[in-house]
Amino acid sequence: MTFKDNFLWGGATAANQLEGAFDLDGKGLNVADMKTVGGRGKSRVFTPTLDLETYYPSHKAIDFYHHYKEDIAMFAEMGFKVFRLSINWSRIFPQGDELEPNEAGLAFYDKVFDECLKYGIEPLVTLSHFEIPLGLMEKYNGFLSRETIDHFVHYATTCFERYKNKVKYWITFNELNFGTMPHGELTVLGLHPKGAFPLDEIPSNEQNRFQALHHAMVASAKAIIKAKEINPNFEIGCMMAHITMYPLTSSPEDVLQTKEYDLLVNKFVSDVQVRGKYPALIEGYFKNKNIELDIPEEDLDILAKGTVDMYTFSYYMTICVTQQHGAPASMGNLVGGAANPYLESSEYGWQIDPIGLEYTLIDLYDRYEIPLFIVENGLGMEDEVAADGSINDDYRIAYFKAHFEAMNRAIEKGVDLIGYTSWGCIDLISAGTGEMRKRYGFIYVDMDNDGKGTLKRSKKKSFDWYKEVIASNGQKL
Ligand code: P53
Repeated sequence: MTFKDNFLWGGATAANQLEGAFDLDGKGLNVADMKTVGGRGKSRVFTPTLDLETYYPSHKAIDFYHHYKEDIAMFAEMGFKVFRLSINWSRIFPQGDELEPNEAGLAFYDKVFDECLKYGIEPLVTLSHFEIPLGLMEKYNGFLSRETIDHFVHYATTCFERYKNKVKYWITFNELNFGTMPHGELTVLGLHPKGAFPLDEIPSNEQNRFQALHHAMVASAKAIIKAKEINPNFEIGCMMAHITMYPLTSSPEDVLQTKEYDLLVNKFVSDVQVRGKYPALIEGYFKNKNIELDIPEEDLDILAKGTVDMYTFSYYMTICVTQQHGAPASMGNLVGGAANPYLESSEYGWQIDPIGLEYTLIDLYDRYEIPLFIVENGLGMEDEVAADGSINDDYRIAYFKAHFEAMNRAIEKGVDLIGYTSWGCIDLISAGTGEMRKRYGFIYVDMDNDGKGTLKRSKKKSFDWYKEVIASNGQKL
């Protein structure tokens, strides 16, 4: 067994990291538009209002808004079967709570999808990729309010209706499981950061974070129920940032802690979205932490009905978990963890672990037995442009090769893997650092961390390599 004939090879992006045109054609501000540039060891800052002196990377990004034809043509040249992108929610509903959508926003995505379909590329569309309209944060404290459920469902339904004949593959929320971790409340749930607004009295504590997460899961399920009424052929996925974890040592304490942390971070949200109910052990977790959620009876029914068709996830690295204090740390932007002495790290401190991907595929398929789709994976590095203009990213080719071999082995063992979209198939803004310097693409974009550059696109060495991979359906690595 190996990659299926119709295996969906492609690349992935998100609107706020790609499009730019942050205030064109009626678009409102979203949460990502308020984040500054950070870097290694320097956090991005969320500013509640725009500071005119500050550079906000999403405002320009790589200007896909005006380059989409050229970019999609390059994806087609690589042979993409699928292109993952997100709809920028505040292009469609500028404040988030309007009744009527912004036609100019809808028309932009019509053009983008038509361009994809022209080349036989299936769009895979994320509805909320860290882009909650700022208006929903200001007025409702994001998903902490139940009202936001209906605003999301209205937005989702508008998109399903409009694009029902153009888009088959959908994801409701990107990496919703970040809601189980501190700092995830702003990015994925749209909660006010503490003190962001005057008279901000609502603390972003664990109780509120899990309440908001509950509302987001209900919103996702409600949207899926609507989607299936609109087009029963839609394929809809959850989306987890899968932070695969190992015990640092064989001490039973480390093994136990790893198990419990995995259930909370990697399994809880997808259990709800795949199986349609809260896992039993999360109730115990909430009880021990004195977290009491407000869950009306009707929500349980919605969660049970609005389950996903496929398990979609991102995979970049693995971390180790330990009870020991002072163990050397590994670094993921939102997720810490102990360093694994058997693994190398990227220059951004992300531990490279292809066998971890094989392990993850087996673990997930064993648990859920539904099709799996890797919708993000890749290596973020600073690339160098040689004097002749070439970019020899052999390190990236080596990373992909090892991960594709791991996918192949998992498929041989019986895992049903239906697709793969590499993250940032064209260089774009980093979500974690806001930098342009941290690059993932097969396509280089001439732009620096301050937004300066010609925006010219050029092929890296990995471009032709990936083209061969797709042409041989994963056999020529
Ligand atoms: P950047 C951390 C760990 C795993 C997934 O990340 C993550 C993050 C966020 O830093 O998020 C996804 O750009 C996310 C993308 C993001 C990509 O990983 O920090 O869905 O938006 O760009 C890579 O290197």
